[in-house]
Amino acid sequence: MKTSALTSGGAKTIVARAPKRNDDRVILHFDYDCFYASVLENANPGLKGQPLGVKQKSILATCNYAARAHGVKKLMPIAEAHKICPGLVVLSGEDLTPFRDASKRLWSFLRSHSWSDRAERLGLDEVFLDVTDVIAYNQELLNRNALQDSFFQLSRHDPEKGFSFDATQFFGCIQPSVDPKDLTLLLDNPLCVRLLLASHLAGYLRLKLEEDFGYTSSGGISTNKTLAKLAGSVNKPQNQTTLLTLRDDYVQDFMDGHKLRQIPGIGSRIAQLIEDHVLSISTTPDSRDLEIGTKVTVREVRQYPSMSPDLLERILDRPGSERGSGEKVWNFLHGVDASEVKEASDVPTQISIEDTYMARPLNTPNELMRELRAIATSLVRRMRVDLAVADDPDHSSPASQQDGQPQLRWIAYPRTLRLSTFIRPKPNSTIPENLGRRSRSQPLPSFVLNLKDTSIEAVAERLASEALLPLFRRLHSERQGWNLALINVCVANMVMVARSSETGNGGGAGGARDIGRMFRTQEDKLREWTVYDPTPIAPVLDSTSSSACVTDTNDDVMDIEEVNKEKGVEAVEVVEELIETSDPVAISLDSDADAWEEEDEDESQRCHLCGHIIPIFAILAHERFHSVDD
Ligand code: DGT
Ligand code: MG
Repeated sequence: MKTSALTSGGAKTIVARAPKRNDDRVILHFDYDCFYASVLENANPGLKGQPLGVKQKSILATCNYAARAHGVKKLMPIAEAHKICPGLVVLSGEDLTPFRDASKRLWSFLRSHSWSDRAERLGLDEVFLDVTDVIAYNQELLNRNALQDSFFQLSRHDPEKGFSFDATQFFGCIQPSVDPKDLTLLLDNPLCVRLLLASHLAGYLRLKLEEDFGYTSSGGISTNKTLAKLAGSVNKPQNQTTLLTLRDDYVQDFMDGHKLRQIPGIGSRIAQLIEDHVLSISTTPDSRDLEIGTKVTVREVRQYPSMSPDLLERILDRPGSERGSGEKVWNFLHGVDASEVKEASDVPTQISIEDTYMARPLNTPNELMRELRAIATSLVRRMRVDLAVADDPDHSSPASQQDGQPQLRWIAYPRTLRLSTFIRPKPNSTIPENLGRRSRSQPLPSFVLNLKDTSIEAVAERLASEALLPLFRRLHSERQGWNLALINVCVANMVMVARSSETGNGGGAGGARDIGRMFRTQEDKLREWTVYDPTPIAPVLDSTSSSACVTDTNDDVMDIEEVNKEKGVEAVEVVEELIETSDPVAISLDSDADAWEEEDEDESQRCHLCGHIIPIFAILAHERFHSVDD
């Protein structure tokens, strides 16, 4: 570890050197404003301007800004929201299909503006774009003598495709705020010019999202994902912020002002361990401490005596923890993040469907079968939408049709099926909540991939009775009375199917043959695991009653992953094996490549203010709600 000696008041303090940031990339971050509410407003334009809440079970998943002006907040119980705002229109948000579809459309549009095709979705309503090459190209084109009349080229091949802009100023807000007089000087700095160009590109794209699709958004512009995302949350809604990484102290001051837990990539467990160390206290893992990660700022952690990557490593050293965690956290604290914006992919790496039963726990075999069937039906339907395409897109050949429907073929298929359950916590239970979650995996039965002469319902029925029920029995030996709060079924470990023309098989069934062969050999190779997930997706408890709301985490996970994740079940297997051998509350720090995946996939955290367990993708916005209230 590199260190340097500082002298303060005659005493020498050894401080670890700050890591070096790489500012070569240009990253944009978009977060759509009150996303679910905007989707429903766009579908019902008559609602625009009226206070609108989106209901999932007994709470509001979100609400529009007209409702927020009345004091209505995300995750508020419906009854309370009506009390505060009697004119509130409440629409159901239980069906996530319109949100997924809108998310895909917006992402496809944004994606088309990254020449490197690096466009990564985080949840349904956030997107990272790597636009390094677009910006470099436009930097070359900039005419220093006519900056006010600049033209941003969106295509290398069509010089007319683009937009006019004034390159003497930034679009939107900048951080830190710089005196306009100094800006002229700063514009001699190539990095500043890149960020300025990026601010105009982000502004243009946000305008297009609004004008062409009807969605306002907040934007962050910087040189890595962490900084872009944090910058984007500075001015919300309907605004954007460029974080000028021109000097290290600009970046450090920006980072230092954040609470530890606000830093993406630092999960609640890690935040808790560091915070405990810095405050010399000891809190119980998974205790209902609502303040985790918010009692210390980045500055306080950084300036703690002898703080260094090594000390962080020692603080985070717990059974099952990743080696190198100390250095990663140290980097995050300094705004250093080398993780790439993932290359866009049309195939999800995981599809997951779940439902919660908080108001009335699931306890009898009949109820169980009904639920397994329903979840299996949604899953099979989703697989056919997301992983299959029409074999003959023109439907011209009769052989490519079935009852007038186009014959489908898989473009990718999952290898693993996983069932997870969550037992409803007993009142005043001292058992950590995450131990209530159990999972078991097995190879996906091959009949699920039969697209010929098999209805979704028939496949779902077999899936429920021949695979999910036996998996369930292995998790819960009791015949009934399981007191279940959640069932989640997930397929993962995607394998891309080469087209027959690519494999040389000839004929449209090539992919299907590949799958058949694969399944004949794989069942021996894969094995089962029973795991206690250290970062469970717990049902969100309604704080005022025993009823529940669905966290749409898993459905969102599916969409996040359909865009972002290429690793598939290899990753799932590794994670599960790791979990099996580790402490149930073992920490896991996101690796560079996985830093954002982790958040999407499984990690939830308890809101430090209200105690709800929130999917990570939603936590910042959720916390913003509380701060609005402040
Ligand atoms: P914003 O970004 O503050 O203007 O508001 P939203 O609504 O876009 O909130 P955001 O970005 O945190 O989350 C995107 C969508 O995800 C949101 O429209 C509804 C859903 N969502 C967020 N948090 C939760 C949650 O805790 N529970 C449920 N069920 N859905 C959530
Ligand atoms: Mg949002």
